[in-house]
Amino acid sequence: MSNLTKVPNSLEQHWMPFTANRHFKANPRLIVGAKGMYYTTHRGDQVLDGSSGLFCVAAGHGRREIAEAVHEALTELDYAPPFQFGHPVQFELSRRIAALTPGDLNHIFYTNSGSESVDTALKIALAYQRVRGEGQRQRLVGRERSYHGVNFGGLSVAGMVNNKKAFGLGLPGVVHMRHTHLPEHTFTFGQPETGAEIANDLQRLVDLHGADSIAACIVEPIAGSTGVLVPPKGYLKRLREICDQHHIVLIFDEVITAFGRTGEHFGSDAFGVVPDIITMAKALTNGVVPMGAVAVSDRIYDTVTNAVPETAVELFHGYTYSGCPVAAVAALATRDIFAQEQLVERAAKMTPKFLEGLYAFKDLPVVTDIRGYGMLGAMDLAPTEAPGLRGLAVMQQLYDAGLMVKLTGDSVLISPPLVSEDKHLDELFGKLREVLKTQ
Ligand code: PXG
Repeated sequence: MSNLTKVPNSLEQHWMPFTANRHFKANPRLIVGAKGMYYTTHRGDQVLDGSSGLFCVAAGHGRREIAEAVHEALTELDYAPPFQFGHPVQFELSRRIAALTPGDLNHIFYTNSGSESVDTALKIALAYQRVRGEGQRQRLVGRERSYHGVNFGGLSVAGMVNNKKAFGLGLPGVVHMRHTHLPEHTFTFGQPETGAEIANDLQRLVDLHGADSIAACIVEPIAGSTGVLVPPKGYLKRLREICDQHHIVLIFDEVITAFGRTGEHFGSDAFGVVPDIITMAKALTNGVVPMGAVAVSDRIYDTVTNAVPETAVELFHGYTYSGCPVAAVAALATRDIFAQEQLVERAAKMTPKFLEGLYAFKDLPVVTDIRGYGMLGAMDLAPTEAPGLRGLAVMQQLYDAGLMVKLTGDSVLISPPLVSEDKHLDELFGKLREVLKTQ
């Protein structure tokens, strides 16, 4: 029996993240194996992965190509320092990612997570404004109901109250736009027709605080964690216009939407709007090794790097594991799988069936709203006596029935791997219905 399958003697010492620890430890859900579309639990049950892990396992579990690449790196180049030294795979991976990113976002900075990607992006935006002589631009604009990870920068610009309220005030000078989900959008299929004018909140913040105080504006093209809020038609384009007008750096947080989730490489492609910076993580390595990346425009990269003498460090930022060999080879192997198996095209082809299955739940009284775009969907369940209680119970019932999806509060988030076949989607929605119809 390997360490992965041995049931632990004690659960007490491990403080689990974003988990109701006491509830979990009374009735643990341990995963001991994963292959293709399924997990194996410590009880020996098979559980269908309806959420790509946490939106990351796009190419399915247990990919041999990634395992072999990681094994090779571990035996041939386990580590190389990333500051003032490099290794070849980082550069090749950057070339490959830059070939996919929209517009002139041709420069890739590595991190170890989505949270670090967000904080890196915010810091690059601030540094850029400073070197172009606008160092007084220190304000960051976020949005209600957004998730930008858990580090202090991302937490400050984010807008999900439970993630913020225990942790103080965050960065000074952060302001928020309203979220884009209007009551009239309930059960809207895909992008809402109304609501583009909510982007004018950014103009209002400019009018209130002065453009010369604002460094950057960060949004998820589709707000993921909060329950898949799809942008109204024209909304992102309007944000882009306002940013252009006032020299505000526009950051798209694509930690969930990058790498095919929308049926395009990036959410930016799906909605036809090119930001100045894109953050990514999750599907970058298929979830196998922690890695994040930040794609930066030529203009920002050139401005920052050319601002100092050739021998000087231009950006005092980076991580011990930025682009480390194991992560880089895992990401490269993942890119190969995406290309060979045309996973982005496959996601686009599968989207109609996925969305049809998702919106079919409109008939259940417990379902109060459905939203979806590409291979990403959510449905809200009517809460019971306290918010989140039904969500927790439904998650357990689904798990017992052999389906894992992500529950956030009383919202069910669904994002199956992009290698899903029709039969998997049928199984996913079948099991979901089995449980939801009893609610
Ligand atoms: N930005 C976005 C848009 C994300 O969705 C992060 C940043 C942070 O990534 P890291 O790698 O630091 O976790 C995320 C992460 C959920 C859920 O249940 C979502 C995320 C992570 C865990 C759970 O919706 N998104």
